[in-house]
Amino acid sequence: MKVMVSGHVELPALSGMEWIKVHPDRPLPPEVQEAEGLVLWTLNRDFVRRLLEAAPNLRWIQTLTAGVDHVLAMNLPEHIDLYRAPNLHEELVTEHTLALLLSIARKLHVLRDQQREGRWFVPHPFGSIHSKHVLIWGYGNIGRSLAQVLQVLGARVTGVRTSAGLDDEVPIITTADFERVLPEVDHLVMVLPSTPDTRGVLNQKVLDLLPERCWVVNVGRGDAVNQPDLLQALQKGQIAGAALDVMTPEPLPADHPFWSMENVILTPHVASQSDRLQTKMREFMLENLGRLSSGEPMLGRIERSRGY
Ligand code: OXD
Repeated sequence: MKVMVSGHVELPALSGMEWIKVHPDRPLPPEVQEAEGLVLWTLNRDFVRRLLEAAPNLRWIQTLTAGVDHVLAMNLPEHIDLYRAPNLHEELVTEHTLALLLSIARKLHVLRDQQREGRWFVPHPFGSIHSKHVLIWGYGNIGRSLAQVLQVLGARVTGVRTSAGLDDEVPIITTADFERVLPEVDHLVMVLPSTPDTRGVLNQKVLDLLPERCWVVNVGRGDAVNQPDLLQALQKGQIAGAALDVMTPEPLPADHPFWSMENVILTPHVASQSDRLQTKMREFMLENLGRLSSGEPMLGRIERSRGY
């Protein structure tokens, strides 16, 4: 079987599989016409569209990104099976989110700015993750993995998802109870996918319910935030700050006010980047393609109606 492999994914030789390397900046090789599978590691929609147009025999797409909105946006015919990569991103996004939360508590962003100016100054007050109430909005595998680490550090964690209950002792609420909990929250961590239901859900109404000490952290999708509303809340001092790995658009324009705000930490959509990623991608693909070769169901089948 011929399989297109995008970007920097390195897969070992596998019997019965022929890899066709495809790259957004290079012409597509003619063999893509016969490709039946596609392994994707990119969020570049134009490139994905080009690949799909060039490969009429495609039967399945495996995306290795955490979000799958760029694939769903293509409205592919039903006969093309779509798969995501469960367990690939949890550990990595957890570490990045923790880094953001620790930066907020220990003011690393402020101290780094001071270091550049050669300035010795103690910017009180410092914080801690211990005893803070962290609300994880979009409580899936990444949320669960983050909650475990935060609990070890002594945080109180609540999750928000579509069904309420207890998940490994973490209380889970639905958006029906959300408004009641928001005024108690120290950190609102967003790990939401991009679906029609999540677009712009962090808006003025939600921001109005957050206490002044609250930080918003977004490692999900930028379009879940109504960015003008967030900017206004930050400028008015209505909330303490925002740490954003995702935003709209990406890259954020150079003249956007976020860049120069002391209470905003920006990272350029890197929550999943790691020196472990390549190994993890390889291990995952070997498992999933092994399943494909032996006729077992592949892991991570995407439910189109759910949006992930
Ligand atoms: C994502 C990723 O989907 O970086 O955001 O994997």
